[in-house]
Amino acid sequence: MLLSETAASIKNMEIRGAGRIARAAVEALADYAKNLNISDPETFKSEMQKAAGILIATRPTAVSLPNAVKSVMRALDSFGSVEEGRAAVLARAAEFIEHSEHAIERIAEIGARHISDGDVLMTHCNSEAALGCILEAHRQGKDIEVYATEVRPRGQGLLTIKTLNDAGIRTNYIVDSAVRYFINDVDLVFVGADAIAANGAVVNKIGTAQIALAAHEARTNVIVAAETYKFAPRTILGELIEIEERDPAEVLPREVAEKLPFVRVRNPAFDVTPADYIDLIVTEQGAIPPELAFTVIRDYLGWKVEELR
Ligand code: RUB
Repeated sequence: MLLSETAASIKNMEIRGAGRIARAAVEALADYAKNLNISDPETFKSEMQKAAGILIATRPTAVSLPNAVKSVMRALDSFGSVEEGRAAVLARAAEFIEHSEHAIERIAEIGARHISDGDVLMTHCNSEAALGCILEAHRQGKDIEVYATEVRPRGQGLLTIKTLNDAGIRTNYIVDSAVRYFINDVDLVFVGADAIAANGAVVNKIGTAQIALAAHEARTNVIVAAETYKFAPRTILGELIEIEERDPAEVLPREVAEKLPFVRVRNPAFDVTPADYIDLIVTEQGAIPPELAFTVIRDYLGWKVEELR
């Protein structure tokens, strides 16, 4: 796939979910480097930077995307010939993809330990990391049942229930607004993340914060499954994570909206769940309370505060 095609697929959500977005961007960057027919190292670097910028601009909230792209672009911090630069980009991209796939497996193993035989779980949206934990618990023979939300407006819940159904897991499919109605039947909420701030706040699909609020009220634990590259380094400096607001037509058909001139349709794709409403974040490095989010940024992402300024 050409870089512009990958960028378009991420933007229109054919490729979606923070982990998949990161891997697709890294693959596109590697592919671009492979085919870039340039002999001057500086021009090679600036073309690669432009490509990185195009990919990063596709979806603003999933921090996995800039984190992944930046980790590959570090290959060009210092290099000699174009061939050296190209080889370094390809090596780092392969390393990132391998790390990302391995992280999902580790998160599944660690997350499944927190699911007990007989548990009823609730999940929201379609998270590879969260579903990995649920599928692993089922694979281990634990008898589990899941409540999966519909996820207006894009309906990612359909992907989730297909996966759960294929695995033979008993699943209840509910509209987003039925969460509080069912929360007392649920033992554990398991969701993914698009970004995690230094203060442990989790950015995930719109509706997650409402679920966490209902869970908090019902004393139901909330676990977030997320690779360490979903942690947002710039939040150390107090920078906020941008929440993507998508096309209103995803919520209300344009022809209906046109007849309602006083109505403005709002369509934020994500929301922020404060750390207080999260019990545990499962990463490939282990499970941590949200209060330790800063240590993940410091210890595993290799970002230095000076670099961020
Ligand atoms: C997807 C979403 C997912 C996270 C984590 O939103 O909110 O919960 O991205 O997913 P969208 P994963 O459908 O708008 O991309 O664990 O697969 O990275």
